[in-house]
Amino acid sequence: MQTTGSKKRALTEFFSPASPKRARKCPPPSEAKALPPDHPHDSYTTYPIPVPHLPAYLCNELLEAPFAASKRINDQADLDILYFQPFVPKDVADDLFHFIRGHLFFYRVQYKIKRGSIETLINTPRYTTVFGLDDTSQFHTDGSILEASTSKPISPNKYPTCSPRPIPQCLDELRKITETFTESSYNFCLVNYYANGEDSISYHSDDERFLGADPAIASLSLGAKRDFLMKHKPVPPKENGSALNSLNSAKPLKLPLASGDLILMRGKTQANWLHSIPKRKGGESDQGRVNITFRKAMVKGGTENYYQYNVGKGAVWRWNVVKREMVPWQADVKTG
Ligand SMILES: O=C(O)CCC(=O)C(=O)O
Repeated sequence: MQTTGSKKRALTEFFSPASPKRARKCPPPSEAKALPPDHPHDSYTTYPIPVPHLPAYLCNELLEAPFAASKRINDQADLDILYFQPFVPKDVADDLFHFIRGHLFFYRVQYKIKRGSIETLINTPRYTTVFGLDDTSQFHTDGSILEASTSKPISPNKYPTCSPRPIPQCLDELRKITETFTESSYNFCLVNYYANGEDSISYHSDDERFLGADPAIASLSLGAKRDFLMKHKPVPPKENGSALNSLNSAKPLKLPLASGDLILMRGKTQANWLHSIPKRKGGESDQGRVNITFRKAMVKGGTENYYQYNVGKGAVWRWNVVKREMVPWQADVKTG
């Protein structure tokens, strides 16, 4: 592991033992109900419900990020990770967790895959939602979509399978600060909510062609601590010569991602490594976890892919503060 410096603070400050707990500037909005009725929000025709802005004190806390300098993990073949442990301090991360779980809308996506003649229905084992647009388009301030090259409205059938929606302010504040400290730019924000240790994401890599070569993907964890596992992709037998022994000896990695931690996967990582959040029992796994990834899709296929697999066609789910669980949104409206 190597350590890289922060742009904002002296390294000695980051490595002082146990940093003192900072005095809170105001009490935490432990649940969604804390916001006053005139609180500003984002509202677009493509949102099922408006999304409130982050409270000012949380925006101010974000200006203090990163809370720790990043460590660079690049001591194995094809691996290049920056690990901010944490990026935002735990008390701020926990408030962000409650805010995002309490105010975003989520989906439980189902889709079919076909292997040979056999079709299988996949139930995504977590709640997901997504915001953003690939680089060929841009949002007008009213949420309508313009061609990036001409600033004219897109053809109505440019995105036949989805209704892209702008990144709400509460996630955009996080996107901007993440861009600064990861030195990359992002036009998509994908959000996962793992309700408990039964929710998971299986081994995969984010190496779709629509992300371009060597994509940088930043991933912020909020809420329960969960293990993030990584392993090198299998090396095809024909390449499996002695010169490639270092690939076969690549060791799996386990990063115990805690509330406020941020990792950046970059360089050859996505092309060569797989990552997962496995199901877990015990620890904090019975509590919820929010994961936010920022990515940059280059072409329109990326937009359609992200909305298909993170929104789909099913019900909208929202956090219910009384039941303390996600409920289908229509039922939420009826039962208050
Ligand atoms: O929840 C996480 O930390 C990982 C999420 C992930 O791998 C993904 O969204 O592709």
